[in-house]
Amino acid sequence: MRKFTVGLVAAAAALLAVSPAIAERPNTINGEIWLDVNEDGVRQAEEPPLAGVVVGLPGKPANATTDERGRYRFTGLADGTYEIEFNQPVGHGLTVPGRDSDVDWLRSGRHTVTVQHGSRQRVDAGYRKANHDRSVGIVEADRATIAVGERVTFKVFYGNVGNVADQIQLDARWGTGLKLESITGNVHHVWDNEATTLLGAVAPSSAEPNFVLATFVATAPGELSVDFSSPAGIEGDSNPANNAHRGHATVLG
Ligand SMILES: [Ca+2]
Ligand SMILES: [Ca+2]
Repeated sequence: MRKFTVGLVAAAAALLAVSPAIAERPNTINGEIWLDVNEDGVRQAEEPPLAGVVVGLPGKPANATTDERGRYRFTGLADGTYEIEFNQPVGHGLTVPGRDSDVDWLRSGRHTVTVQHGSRQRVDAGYRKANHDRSVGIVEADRATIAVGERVTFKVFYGNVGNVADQIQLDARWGTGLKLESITGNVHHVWDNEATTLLGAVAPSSAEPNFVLATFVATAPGELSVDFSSPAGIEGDSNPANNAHRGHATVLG
C-alpha cells in the first residue's frame, strides 16, 4: 500500500527557533495554564489551574510541565525568537484568546515570543473542555471510469465543527494500479511516507469549504479505491465514525 499524508490549511506553523544568539544575560519565558470554564478568555476567580500540561520549546532539550498551580517556566534562554508549543490535555482544547489567554487557537497551540537582554516574557494559556467533531466528508471522483494511462481526481472534503481549532491531518492509502500525481487544494504539507507529524489548523464551525484534490494516473485495470481518513485516537472528537471516506474508480483494461 502507498500512503501520503497531508496536514491541512490555514495558519502556517513553521517552527521558528530563529537565530538565538549567545546572550550575556539569559532570558525567561513562563506562564500559567488554567481551565476557562465559561469559555470567555478571562480567568475568573473560581477558574482552576491545570496541572500536568506539557509545554514544549523547540531547541530546548526538555519540555516543561505545569505544576499544581498551573505554572511552567523556561529559564536560561539565549536572546532569540522561540515558538512555544502548548500541548492539549486529554479532552481539552485552547479557549478563545482573551485577556488571560495569549495563545491563538488557530495556530494549534503554538505561540511565538521574542526575548532579549535578560527579559522575562509571560505567556498564559486557557483551555476548555473539548466538544468538537472533525470529519472527512464526501469523496468525489471527477470520472467514474478511466482507461490505463488516464487520470482521475478525487475531491475530498473535510470539516471541523465545535469549539476546538485543531490540527487536521488527512491520510490516503491506495493499492497498485494507481500512481499519485499531485495533491492540491487546502493543503499545507504533504508527506510521502508514514510520518504522522502534521501542521495546520482549521477554524471550528467554519463556513469555508475545505477540500483536497488528489490526482492519480491509472497504471493497471481494475476496481480501484483510495481510502482517505483522519487518524484515529483524536481526543475529544464527538463522532469518530465520520473520520474516513473511500473514493472509487474503475480502470478499464
Ligand atoms: Ca473564564
Ligand atoms: Ca469526527
